[in-house]
Amino acid sequence: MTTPLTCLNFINGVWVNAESGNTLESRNPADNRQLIATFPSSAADDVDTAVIAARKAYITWRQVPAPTRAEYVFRVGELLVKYKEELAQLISREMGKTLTEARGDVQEGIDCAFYSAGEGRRLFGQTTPSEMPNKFAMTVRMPIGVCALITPWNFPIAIPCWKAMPALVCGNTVILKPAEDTPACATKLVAIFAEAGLPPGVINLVHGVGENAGGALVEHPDVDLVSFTGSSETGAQIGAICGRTHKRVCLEMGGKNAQIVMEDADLELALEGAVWGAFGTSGQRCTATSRLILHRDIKEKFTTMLKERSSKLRLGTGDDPNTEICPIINSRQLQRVKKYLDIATQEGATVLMGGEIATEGELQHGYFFQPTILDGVTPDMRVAREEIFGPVVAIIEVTSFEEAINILNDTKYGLSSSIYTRDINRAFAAMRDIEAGITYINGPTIGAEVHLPFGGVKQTGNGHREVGIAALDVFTEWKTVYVDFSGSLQRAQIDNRE
Ligand code: UN1
Repeated sequence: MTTPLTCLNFINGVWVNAESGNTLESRNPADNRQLIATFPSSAADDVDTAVIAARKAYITWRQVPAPTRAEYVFRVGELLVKYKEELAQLISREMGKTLTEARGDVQEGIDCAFYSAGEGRRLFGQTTPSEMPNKFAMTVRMPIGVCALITPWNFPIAIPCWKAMPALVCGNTVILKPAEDTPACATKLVAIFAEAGLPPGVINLVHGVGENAGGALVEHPDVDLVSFTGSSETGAQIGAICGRTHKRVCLEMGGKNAQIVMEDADLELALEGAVWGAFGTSGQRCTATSRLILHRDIKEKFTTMLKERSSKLRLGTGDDPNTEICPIINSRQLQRVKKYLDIATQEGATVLMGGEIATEGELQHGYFFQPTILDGVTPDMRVAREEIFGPVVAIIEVTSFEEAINILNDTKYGLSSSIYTRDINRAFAAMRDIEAGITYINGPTIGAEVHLPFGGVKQTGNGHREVGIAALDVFTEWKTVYVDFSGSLQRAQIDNRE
């Protein structure tokens, strides 16, 4: 057992308690007897101090040349490489995911650092001819200002990096409000940013619960942008407040991602994809496969294969190399997953495998749920429509490609999607017709890479994308600049026309 950490807020380059002195606890979801950390329960006054610091730092940070800003982020990437194993161990203890997955979480942050750092020497705008003689026209990217980043617990390193790194390279200052389930990961990450030498106030950390710390940030009149990843319910509230207070807002919310398996698919490959997509991180990814849409001709065979393979999955703590199914993040989420199982059976679905909270031996001390396969699910059932965020996959049978696409699209969400087929024509039709921000051909619904845009259509998002080049459109405004060097007034649309 390791000694619990004392996490603090980081405001204006200084580690501080909440003004109130109130603290909260973070515990290991694989064994709730283990206290991982205590952390400040911040409120509006703490948020206010952080916003003042971020606003002040913005005045000078925006003037630091972008390649220099990017060098700080590059240095963060180097430090993440150095601390990768230590961070992975911490993620695994605090959030529960397996060490292998935790290393992937840190690696995604490293990838993002090096990718974002490169943008410091690009941040391209356009130059274009003016319609007037002796006049020059161009566009430049401008930072937005103070950005509030509200991040979830399921990727406690990768997602804060996705948001903070492009924000900083673009010349903004940031305030991170991490999920209350993973404060120690966020603290270590911000300590790494500090070690990279970022000036005081450029990155700030305010811990606390969503309603207090998060709510105060979103309401704060001197915050210019809110970037949020989390539930659709919270996202809708944040969107409404940002609408009222005129903030730019980037939302990444729920998903009900599906994998289609057609009758001509490589079934072994589709099986590996389904198991990884549905049960990796115990289904606690925005991109997790929560629906399997199976063609009738292979449905029985594939379901048998899936059951056979999934029944061998081992539940356990993240640091055990044999573990494949990690715990659910907390007791509330565990009860929520269980509730969906009750709903499924009430609605007439069949529990083919799993369906229960796992309590054998040491598992009783954590929040484990058995990998679960629901059969006989119809598209109208709640388990086919609502995000569960646990190791639960619903099987829906279809009789044609068209039906498969229609059912995949029959959801209010649209983050990730997948189809397994050997038919190139169907693959291209799927790429065209699937309504989702991400489509995989012959790959699972999880596995996004940081140099490509990440995000969803319909109620998954609000039109923005994270990472890749698209992140620059979140964290900058365009400015169009005209330089008239004719020495006389030239009236556009008028003087160069008959
Ligand atoms: C998330 O669950 O919000 O594609 C992010 C993936 C990961 C990112 C998931 N690279 O599953």
